[in-house]
Formats: sequence, C-alpha cells, structure tokens
Amino acid sequence: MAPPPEPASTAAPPLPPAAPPLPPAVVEAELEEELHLPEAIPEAKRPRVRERVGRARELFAAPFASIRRRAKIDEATFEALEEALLLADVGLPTTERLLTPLRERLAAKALGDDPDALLEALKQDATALFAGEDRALHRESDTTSVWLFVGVNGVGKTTTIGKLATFEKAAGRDVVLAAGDTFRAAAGEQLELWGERSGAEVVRGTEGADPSSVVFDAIQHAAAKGAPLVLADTAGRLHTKVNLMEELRKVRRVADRPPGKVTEVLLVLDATTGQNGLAQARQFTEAVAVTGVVLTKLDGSAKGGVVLAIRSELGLPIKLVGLGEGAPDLVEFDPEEFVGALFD
Ligand SMILES: Nc1nc2c(ncn2[C@@H]2O[C@H](COP(=O)(O)OP(=O)(O)OP(=O)(O)O)[C@@H](O)[C@H]2O)c(=O)[nH]1
Ligand SMILES: [Mg+2]
Repeated sequence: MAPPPEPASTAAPPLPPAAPPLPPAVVEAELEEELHLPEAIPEAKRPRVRERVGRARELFAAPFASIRRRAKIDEATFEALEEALLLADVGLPTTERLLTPLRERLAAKALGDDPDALLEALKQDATALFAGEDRALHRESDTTSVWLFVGVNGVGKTTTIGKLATFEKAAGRDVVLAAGDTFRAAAGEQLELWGERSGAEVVRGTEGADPSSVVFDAIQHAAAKGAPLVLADTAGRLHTKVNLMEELRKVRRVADRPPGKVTEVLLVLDATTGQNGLAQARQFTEAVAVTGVVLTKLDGSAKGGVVLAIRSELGLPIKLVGLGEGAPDLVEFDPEEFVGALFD
C-alpha cells in the first residue's frame, strides 16, 4: 500500500481505505453479547492500560512536561513535539499528519498560545484517528465462524489464541482450537497446553501436515459438536518466503468452505518491533484480507506510538491489545483509554 499523500491543505489528509467491510450478513449476525475481556474470567481484573504501558508513557511524559513549561507555542514547540512523536515510534507520515493541521490552526490563530492547548488538541486529533473504525470481532451464527491468526514468528499468535479460548470458555461458549502451525511440533504442544488450561479442544495434525487440512478438520469437528467458533493458529515463518503467504491464502480458502466461514483474519503484531511491524503488515494484508490487528507486548519495552501509525498508515483497526503473557492480559482496544494512557 502506498503511503498517504503529503498533506497539502488545512484538512488532514484522508485515511487510507479501511479493511474491506464484511458482508452485511456477518455484521447482522454479530453476537449482541460483547466479549467483555477479561471480566469473563472469574476473579480476573482487567489490566489497566495505563499501568502496563510504563515505557511508552515515560517516552511521552518528559518531552510533554517540558513543552507544557514553555511560555508560548512557536516553531521550537512544534519541533520538540515532532521529536517526541518520532522517538515514540509514531513514524514520520503519521507525525506530519497530526502536526500539519495543528500548525495551520496556530497560523490561523485558532489555537491560542498555551502549549497545554496544543497538547490537548493533539490528544483529540490522535483519538479521532480511530473514529468510525470497526473494532468488533465478528461471528456468524448459522455457520462455524473461523478466526484466523496470522503474523511472523514470535509475535504472540498462539498466546493470543490461548487467551481468547480462556475468555470464550469462561463465558460459556464452546470453541475449538486448530493447530495450523504444523511446522514445529512444539507449536502444537504449546496450543495444547492452552487447550488444557482453558478447557478448549485442540485439533492437531501430524508434524509437517498440511495446515489447511488441520484447519479443515477442526472446522468439521467444531460443526459436528456444535461449537460456534474455531480459532486457527498458523505458522509464522519468515514472511519474506512467498510460500508462507501462499499457504495462508490456501488456509483461508479452505476455512471459508461450508460449514466454515472466516469472519476474522487477525494480524498479530509485536509492538516492540515498532515500525518494522508496518512492513510486515503490508505483506500480510496483500496476501490475506486482514480484518484487524492484535497488537501484543504493549507492556514491557514497547514504545506505543506505533498504535497511531498502524491506524493512520495501514487503515487497519486494532481490535485487541496484549498487555502481558497471562490469560487475562488481553483487552479490547479503546482509543480514548490508550491515547489518554500515553499523553496524560
Ligand atoms: N509481555 C508479553 N509477552 C507476550 C504477549 N503476547 C505473547 N507474549 C510472549 O511472546 C512469546 C511468543 O508468543 P507466541 O504466542 O509463542 O508467538 P507466536 O506468534 O505463536 O510465535 P510462532 O509460533 O513462533 O510463530 C511468548 O513467550 C509469549 O508469552 C504480550 O502481550 N506481552
Ligand atoms: Mg505459535
């Protein structure tokens, strides 16, 4: 996908097209009951984003405090702000996209000269980047819904599936896990461990088996026992190898055959890889129609600004956020909460 055009006028440049909308049938059939992660797990508390994204908060806190101490808003203020955003991994296109309209508001005397007002306006604009995006996790009630998890190795696909399986089972909904990563025996074992913990059944193939046949078997099994959802793991070997993308396309095709229906293709990205994640994302979105992003490892050393870049440059909604390794450490992405956690 080409980067968005350089901003030329006072208006913010248009967002790139969002992920293709799902057919109306899917949207209508979406469960009324929301996921309510992780309240579904007895005695689990929703982790507070603010408490988990410590490193990212620190990156914003010091430069923002020094901007607040400035007497007025001038070019040097903007330079300090630009530097802070770039250091926090927001990326150049998104930084410009955010700052250009603010510069223009300043020039039009619509911003006043209090640096606090500048930061408040930035916060609002950053939150507004996410307006109108479809963050729901879709299911279709008449078929076996399949959520396919894709992404390079080590990003957290298997862990995210394990966390979601825990939520689904705790919420009283049956779910089958498909060990579509047949590349390593350990991958299937890792999924089986999550299956044991969550009580979800895992369908595995032999090592080296065709991943799409494993996913197919899992769908057949889920349909036979009336489980409405299959979470399908896939291998994360090097994305530069074309055959991984071909394999994923095939898995997707097979999973979409009745009684299965792919209602989510979730691209799992590791937040600590920052801007590299964007390059990965482009390759996956080209191969399989990604419906949303799961951004993992926002706890720890992640810089956080990549959240804004994913939305602004890829046009993909972030649907879930990983804040740790345990089952309750997965939350729905809430833009206001997240931007507030970074900026306030
Ligand atoms: N801190 C933290 N660690 C995480 C998070 N999500 C996953 N991890 C850890 O990241 C490591 C890799 O996770 P996996 O789920 O195995 O990643 P994967 O994408 O399945 O990797 P492959 O199977 O090799 O493709 C594990 O040690 C996980 O515990 C998260 O949100 N925060
Ligand atoms: Mg895995």
